[in-house]
Amino acid sequence: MHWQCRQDRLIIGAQPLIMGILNATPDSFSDGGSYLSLDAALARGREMLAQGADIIDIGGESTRPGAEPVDARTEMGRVLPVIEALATVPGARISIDTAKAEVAREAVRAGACIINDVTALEGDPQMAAVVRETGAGVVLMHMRGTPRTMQDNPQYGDVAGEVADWLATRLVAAGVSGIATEAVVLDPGIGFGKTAAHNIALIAGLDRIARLGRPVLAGMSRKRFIGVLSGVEDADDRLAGSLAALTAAILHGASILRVHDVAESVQAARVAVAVREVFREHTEQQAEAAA
Ligand code: HH2
Repeated sequence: MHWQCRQDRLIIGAQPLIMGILNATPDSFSDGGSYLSLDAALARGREMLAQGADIIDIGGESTRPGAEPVDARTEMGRVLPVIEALATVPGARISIDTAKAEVAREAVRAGACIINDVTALEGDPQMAAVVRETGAGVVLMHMRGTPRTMQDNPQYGDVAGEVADWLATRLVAAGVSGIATEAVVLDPGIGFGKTAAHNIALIAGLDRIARLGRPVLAGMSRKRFIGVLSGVEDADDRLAGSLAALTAAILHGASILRVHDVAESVQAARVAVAVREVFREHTEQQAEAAA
């Protein structure tokens, strides 16, 4: 399988891709305020690439629960200089984390090849056209409600089934808009309108999304459910829990992991993949023996 992102064809093989998070925001839940200056953001981007990041995901608007929206001008003022600068670094592959079509279009012009839209093309009526016309890769993410309201008592019956069904309809809608299937990646939206129990059920049920035939992206890094499960209050202290979630997600079918801690995640991913591959071999051998 591959993920077509403009001219770039990303091979989705045994090793998952690591997407490093770079938030040029004052208020993101974990790294907010750390990379507001261009120099600091560029240095962090270079560092994550050196640590093995396959993609750098740049955001200029926080989506943490209760976050205030920002206008397109403000968002572009934050992200475009960083994208332009990072795009000149050899091997840099850039994703823009935005729900605004205007920001996405300018970000691609500045050097991004992936549009990470947490509204799955439902937020801005122009977004599908931007994805189609630029040929960018696109992440379609599930969210219930908006960042302001999403954590107000979310309810599901079978969360993994409902999220997979919804993503299936968004995949079809993208195709109807003229977006190539090969350009699409699906994301359950861990933490977006979900309780800790919902997030765990989603991680354990990722294979149900993977069965839709497109790569699955999972973003769990330092999120609140890890704090709920572990009792660790400070988001910056949640690395160990994040690596446990990453390992589980890989074992259940995730191909792309969105993370703050690139070096540690690359290491954990290698170990998780090694175990998964041997497990698959054993399962196949058992099935052959039984046949
Ligand atoms: N999570 C966040 C932001 N964007 N995009 C995708 N596709 N999947 C995710 O799980 C996801 C995302 C939230 O994390 P972060 O960017 O670290 O914080 P903030 O939204 O506060 O900037």
